[in-house]
Amino acid sequence: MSKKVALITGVTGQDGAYLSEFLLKKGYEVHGIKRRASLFNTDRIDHLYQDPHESEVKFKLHYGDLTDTTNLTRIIKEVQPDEIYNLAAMSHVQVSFEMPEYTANADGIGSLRILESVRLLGMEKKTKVYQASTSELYGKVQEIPQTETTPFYPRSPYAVAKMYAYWATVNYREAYGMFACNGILFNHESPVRGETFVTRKITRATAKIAKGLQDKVYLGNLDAKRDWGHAKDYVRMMWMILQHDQPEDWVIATGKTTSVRDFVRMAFNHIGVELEFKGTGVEEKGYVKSCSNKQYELEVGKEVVAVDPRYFRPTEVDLLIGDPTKAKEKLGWEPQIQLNELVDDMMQSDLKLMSREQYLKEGGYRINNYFE
Ligand code: NDP
Ligand code: GDR
Repeated sequence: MSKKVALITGVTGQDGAYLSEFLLKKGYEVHGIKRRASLFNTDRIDHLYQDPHESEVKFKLHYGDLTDTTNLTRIIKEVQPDEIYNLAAMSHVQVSFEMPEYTANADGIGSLRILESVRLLGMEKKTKVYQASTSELYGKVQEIPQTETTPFYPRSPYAVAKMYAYWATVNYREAYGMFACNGILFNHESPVRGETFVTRKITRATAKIAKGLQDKVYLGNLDAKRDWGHAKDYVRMMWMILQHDQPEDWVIATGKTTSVRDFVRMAFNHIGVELEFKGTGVEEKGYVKSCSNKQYELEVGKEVVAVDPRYFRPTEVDLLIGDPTKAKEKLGWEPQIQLNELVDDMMQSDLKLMSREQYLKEGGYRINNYFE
C-alpha cells in the first residue's frame, strides 16, 4: 500500500509539532503550512526538518495562510492529501477580544476555505478533514461535565469563530458526504506550549523565580478551572478520529478539573516550595510558606504571585470539565499522562531553559544582543 499523505495547517504550533512527529513515526508523508515571518518561526519543528535536496523527503513545508483561499486551494491540489488536520488558528482567547475580525477570518472562515477547497477540487471522497474544535465552545456553563451533546454558549470572539468552524464541518459532512470531524479538545499543554497561555506562563515564571531571574508573576483569574491534559495524548486522538469507520465529533478531555491557583501550587511544589495565598480578588497574593529545596534560596514570606486585572477577560469561562466516555468506549482512547506528570514535564523543561539564561546572564550576555 502506498504511504498516506497528511497536510497539517498550523504545523509550527504546539499541536502541529507533536502531530507531525506522530504521523512521521506512523510512516506518513507530512506536509505542513507555515506562515511567512520576518524571523525563523519553526523552532518547534526544526528537529523534523529534512534538507529538500535529500532523495526521499517525508516532511515538507509550504508557505500559506488560512486567510488566503487561492493559496490553500493550490496547496491542497498539489499535495493531494488523504488527511487534512486543520490546526491553524489565532488561538489565544484573550487576544481574540482585541482582534475579533481577524480571528473570525482565520479561525471561522479559514476552516470553510479548507472544506470548500476540498469540495471544489472534487476531493470530497478522497480527503478526510479534522477540525480543531475546542472546549471554549461550551463557554458559560450549561452542564457538568461537558459531553458531545452539551449545548454551546461561546464567550469570546475566538469561541464564536470556532463555533462557525464546528458547524461548517458538520454541514459539509451532511451535505456532501465528506469525512469531516470535530475533535472538541479540552486544554492541553506541554513544554512547547505558547508562553502566554496560563500553564506555560506559570512554569516559565516559576523556573525564572527559582533561578533568581524574576521576582514574581502577575496573573489574572486564579479561580478559573480547566481540564488540562498533555498535548502528546491529544494528537494521538486526532489521528484516531480520522481512522474511525464513521466521521463523528468527539470530546477529548481527562475528566478532571483544576483551578489556576492549584496549578500555580503544583508548579512551585516541583521546586520544593509550598505557597500560601492571602487576600481575595485583585488583592490576592501568593507567598512562600516553606522551601525544602536548598538549591533554591526562596525566603519564607516572599511574595511570588500577584493578581493583575489586566489579565481578566471581558467574559470569562469559569469551569471546564470534559467527559471523554465516548472516546474511551468507541476508540479505546484514554489519556496516559496525568496532570502532575504534565507539570513535572513542563517544569523540568523550563528549569533547563532558565539555567541557560542564568548562565548567559552570569557571563554578562543577553539572550538577544543584536543591538549591543
Ligand atoms: P498554537 O497557537 O500553538 O498554534 C497555532 C498555529 O496556527 C501556529 O502554527 C500558527 O502559526 C498558526 N496560525 C495562526 N494563524 C494562522 C493563519 N492565519 N494562517 C495559517 N496559520 C496560522 O495552537 P495549538 O497548537 O495549541 O492549537 C492547535 C489548534 O487547536 C488551534 O486551532 C487551537 O485553536 C485548537 N485548540 C487548542 C487547544 C489547546 O489547549 N492547545 C484546545 C482546543 C483547541 P505561527 O507559528 O506562525 O503563529
Ligand atoms: P484558554 O487558555 O483561554 O482556556 O484557551 P489560557 O491558558 O489562556 O487560560 C486559561 C485560564 O487561565 C486564566 N488566567 C490566565 N490566562 C492567561 N493566558 N494568562 C494569565 O495571566 C492568566 N491568569 C489567569 C484565564 O482567564 C483562563 O480562565 C486555551 C487555548 O489553547 C485555546 O486555543 C483552546 O481552544 C482552549 O484552551 C481549550
